[in-house]
Amino acid sequence: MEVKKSVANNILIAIVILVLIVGGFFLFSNKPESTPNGNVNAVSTSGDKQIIDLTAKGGYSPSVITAEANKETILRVSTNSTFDCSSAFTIPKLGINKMLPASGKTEFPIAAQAPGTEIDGTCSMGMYSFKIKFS
Ligand SMILES: [Cu+2]
Repeated sequence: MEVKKSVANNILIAIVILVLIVGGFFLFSNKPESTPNGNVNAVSTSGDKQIIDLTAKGGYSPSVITAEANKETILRVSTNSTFDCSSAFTIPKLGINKMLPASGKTEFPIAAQAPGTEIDGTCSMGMYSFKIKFS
């Protein structure tokens, strides 16, 4: 009798452990949705302005950005040991033509744009490009 009770106890403990493992599996497998695919939103808001973060190094990233229309914008371009021609930064439509520092952040104010406006930027040779869509 004594032995049987012990076996029953062990089975009970085993069942409890199993339930905990299975429960834990479901708990952890129910993760939140993964980050949005590829098109990471580079736009954040600061006060009544929006800030677009662009990285210039071997091209521009992200290459397509969707921003809010009718809102003052700051385009913040980050370089980090950028020794390629993406540091020769131009936005012809806005008359921007600037040699960026090899490392640092350069801010370009952009006036509020009408919905549907697209602004293209390129390196001075037109090899690398990016686009900002205002909607
Ligand atoms: Cu270039």
